[in-house]
Amino acid sequence: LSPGEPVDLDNCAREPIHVPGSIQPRGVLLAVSEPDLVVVQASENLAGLTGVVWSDALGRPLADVLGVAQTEAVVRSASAFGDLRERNPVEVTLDVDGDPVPVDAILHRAVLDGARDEHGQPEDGAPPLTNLVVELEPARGPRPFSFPNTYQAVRGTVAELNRASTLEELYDITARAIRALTGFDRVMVYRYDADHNGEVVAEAKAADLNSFLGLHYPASDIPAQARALYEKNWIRLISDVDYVPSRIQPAAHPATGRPLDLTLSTLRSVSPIHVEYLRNMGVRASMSISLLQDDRLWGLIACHHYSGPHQPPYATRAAAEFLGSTLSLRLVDRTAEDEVHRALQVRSTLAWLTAATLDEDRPLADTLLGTTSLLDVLPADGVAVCLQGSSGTKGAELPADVLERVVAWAAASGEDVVATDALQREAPGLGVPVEVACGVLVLPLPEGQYVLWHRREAVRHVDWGGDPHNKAIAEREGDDVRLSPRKSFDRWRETVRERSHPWTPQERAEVLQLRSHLLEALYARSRSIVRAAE
Ligand code: BLA
Repeated sequence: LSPGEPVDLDNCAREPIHVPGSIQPRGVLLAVSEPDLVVVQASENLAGLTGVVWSDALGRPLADVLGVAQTEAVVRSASAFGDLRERNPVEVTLDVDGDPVPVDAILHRAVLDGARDEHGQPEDGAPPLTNLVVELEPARGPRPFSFPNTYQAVRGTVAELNRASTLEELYDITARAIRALTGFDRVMVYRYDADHNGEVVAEAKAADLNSFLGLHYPASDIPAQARALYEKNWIRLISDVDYVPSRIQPAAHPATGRPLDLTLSTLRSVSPIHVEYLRNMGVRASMSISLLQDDRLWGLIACHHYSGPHQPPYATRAAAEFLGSTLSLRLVDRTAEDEVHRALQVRSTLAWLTAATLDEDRPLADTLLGTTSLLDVLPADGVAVCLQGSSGTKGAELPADVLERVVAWAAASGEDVVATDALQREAPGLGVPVEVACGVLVLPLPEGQYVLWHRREAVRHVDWGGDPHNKAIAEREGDDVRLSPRKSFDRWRETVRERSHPWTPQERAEVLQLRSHLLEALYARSRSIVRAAE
């Protein structure tokens, strides 16, 4: 941040976390040109795992760094059909000063965005240039890594997920299975709301830890660019928050003049702000797995370790990622099932009411407020209608003067559906007491006719993991202004008042259908009145 720049949470979202220029030092990174396999960039810690100093590796064939046989193994995977990442990890044994070191090679291709030709011009129309990125992590866990072991570990969980009948069961099964698989001290399923605030909806943890279940966290804890990155790369591990980043050299990629894009990398160094956040929380190692619904981030599986660094082997992380995507698929199914079930019920109510309105001897208001009524279309505390000169209510009643003012306010908007769950805030001039109604949904109809549903205040307590208003603390250090995450994560209870249960987009859509049925019924009746008079 430059001096004088206002400090707000947008600054957080502007940090380009996909190009940090460094990696976490649990492994080493090489960017290699294709097809000639010459090392273009390397992390400074290269020698620690390969015995070759990074500056000696630049410009040399990959085989000079890894050995011929190891490079062949990498090339075989890199040239195989399909998504490169599906073949990870490539198991190789490096010869480091005469000692065999088992290593997981993790491969992906990085797009060299903004690559230039030899005249320094952007290469328009050419396919995007890529580099093969080879990340090497010392292997942990059983070697050789066996597919059957991992398959057995996740197979049972997938079967359990398929049997689960409620969302809560799905969340719980996942949290328990990921903890059993990875050994983290705490595993949480973290679900976003529409504004990207999140809630811990399931938790599996060591017995001596306090619980985070039910706690809410503000959207700014995971800024927008991080969410976008997590939609592309579904898993990330910070194995030790006390790590010292290892820089990638040269800092600017020769083909682009920019740092290497680490979007799909596994060793990507993470935002220092987030590292500070984890330290403030007392977390030593963190891992998270994206949960997606229709390609959008729905939430995360968030894992913490407290007692020390924690580094599940790559294959275990891949299995955990697989469970995450299985949960994602089941979430879509389940949610769709629930929505379809509800929608069918409402549709049959609408069909019944529409048929009933055909009985022209009965006033419309009576039909709509009978045993099957408008409250079955849209749940509310009460509903009031005024149609063809007859009016009536069902459920709780609004005082006549309030009803009149709210209907006039809704009609003045010119909208087909007027809905609010915060009437006092949105229309303070109406002077409707909170005890009477906080939410209204009105269908204004021609000639002063209307249908109006109302809901009372629903006081809600939200337990936040720390006061969300202190989500960022701006600190001045000389001329510099620095944003930092909050220091306390103690439970902070917010009481939300002057709000009713919200009217959902689905409910609004259903009410619009009802509106067109009503207009038809009104039209048909007005015509038969005209016919009768003739
Ligand atoms: C990233 N923040 C994250 C991540 C999580 C959270 C899970 C993903 C990285 C990881 O797996 O650790 C937040 N972690 C949580 C929450 C819980 C948890 C809510 O365990 C609840 C139990 N963070 C701030 C502020 C900023 C910020 C004020 O609090 C910005 C100024 C930034 N968070 C931030 C950034 C990242 C992040 C930049 C991306 C880190 C990266 O991937 O490089």
